[in-house]
Amino acid sequence: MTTQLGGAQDGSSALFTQPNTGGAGTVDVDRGECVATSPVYNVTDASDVSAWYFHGQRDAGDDPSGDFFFLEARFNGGAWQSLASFGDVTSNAAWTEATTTAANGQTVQLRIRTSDGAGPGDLVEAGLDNVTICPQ
Ligand SMILES: [Ca+2]
Ligand SMILES: [Ca+2]
Repeated sequence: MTTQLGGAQDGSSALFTQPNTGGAGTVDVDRGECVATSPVYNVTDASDVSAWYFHGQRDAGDDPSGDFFFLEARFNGGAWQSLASFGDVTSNAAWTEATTTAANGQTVQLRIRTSDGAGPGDLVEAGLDNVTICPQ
């Protein structure tokens, strides 16, 4: 299986938990949550919001409360809404598109979170690339 992808979804740069150097599991997520939160974007036309993500997790059921992934969006500073999520499941890493929409005059913010909890160590990784907010 694949938990870490080797390159970007688009172009040559992406946001990774870490690129693998030294073998699988050398630099993956350990003992807690990694979070990346975007700036707040002002939307001035009704828009399509798109983000490409991957999540890789080796073991299912080893830490049900501690292992997870969420890609979330919020509008006008409100509650975070899930665009994609995984629990403590086996997950093969592959670039996947998540989409939502934003209305004229809203603000949009994106957040990606993944965790290898305090229980038995798992191989957990994630990435984000090619976030776009485009007028419809
Ligand atoms: Ca780990
Ligand atoms: Ca797990």
